[in-house]
Amino acid sequence: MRIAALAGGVPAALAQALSVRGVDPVRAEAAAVGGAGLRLVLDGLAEGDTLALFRAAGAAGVDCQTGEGWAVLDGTLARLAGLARPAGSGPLPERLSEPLGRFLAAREETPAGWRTARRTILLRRPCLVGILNVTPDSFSDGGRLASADDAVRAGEALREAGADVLDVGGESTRPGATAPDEAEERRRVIPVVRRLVADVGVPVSVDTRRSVIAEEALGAGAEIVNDVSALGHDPAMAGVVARAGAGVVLMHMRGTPQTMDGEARYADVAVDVAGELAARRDAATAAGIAREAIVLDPGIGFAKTVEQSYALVNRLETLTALGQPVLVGPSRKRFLGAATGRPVDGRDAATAAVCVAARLRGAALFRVHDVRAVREALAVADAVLAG
Ligand code: PMM
Repeated sequence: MRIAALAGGVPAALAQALSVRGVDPVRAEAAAVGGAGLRLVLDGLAEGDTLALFRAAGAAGVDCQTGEGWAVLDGTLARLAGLARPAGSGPLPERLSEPLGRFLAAREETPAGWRTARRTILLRRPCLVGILNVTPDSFSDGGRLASADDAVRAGEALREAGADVLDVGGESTRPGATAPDEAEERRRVIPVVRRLVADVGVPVSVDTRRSVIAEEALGAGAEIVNDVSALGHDPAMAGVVARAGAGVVLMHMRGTPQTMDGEARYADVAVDVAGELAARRDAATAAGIAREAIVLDPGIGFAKTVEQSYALVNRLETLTALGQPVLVGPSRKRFLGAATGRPVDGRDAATAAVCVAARLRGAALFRVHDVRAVREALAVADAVLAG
């Protein structure tokens, strides 16, 4: 007898093991997909519902742990789907089967593209968002035209390196940084956006928390708003994004860049961040933003300790399960210095490494400085994933 363990997180491994043993390939594929394991944690359950869930799960062959107001379900997708069947045909009352069914369906329906104001960016291969910070420390010559010229040159270099999007930001959001006033942010960002749109030919995103800056940048040809406050800073932002039909990155943060370091307290960082991002996503869709326009981001380094940043990468599946494409922005950040001992300008290899890890965990978009190195690293990651 020979015994081999199949790769658990790789459905193709089970599909192949079955089909080479004579199982019809369609059935083998279905078994591999339905046989994939999933663990769900449910909070806020009403009294009595934990018992209903515990009984139904047991009958459905799903492992279930429960306590006051919570349950953890552990089963195959096929069995969890059985548990979520509509009331009447399924074992659970509607108030449990409906949200469970909605969660499982959203998880299966992650959009394959990112809808922006001007196009849909396909996400079959990794999408690289090149960073173009027009803050004084990056483009410090002071003269407006010189800054825009520098930015266009930098944008062209990012395009040649393989950037799919250029992300222009005029506000440093490093811990403790103070925000420029609106006039200064406008002066830094808008001419650069206009020139990049005209001269570089790569979709432009504007990294801002201010709705007036977003609106003017969209008017100047930008097509995506990257908001590190996930539309929470400026109440008018959601309306601006919705009316323009812009793409949007909803990044997780707590507090502001001035206060966030004191807010890195979580009971369970991935679960808490996912819950807070799901609420922001729901607020965005309620404001009229299409689900296909929304990308979620764990906000590495924003109200996160070094350990929490790594936990978010390793547990990224908790975020991808929300059914939106996930962007990570680890580039040159402090947590990479903690693992390598390298200063900010020596962290590009570490950035490529963590992008590979995030890709293997399901990230679709990568906001980075060194686009070429990350593009190559991700080509290798995708070759591994195809195996
Ligand atoms: N990080 C920074 C700025 N903007 N936007 C998103 N969506 N995600 C990030 O992680 C992120 C961001 C800060 O880094 P930088 O100063 O190197 O741009």
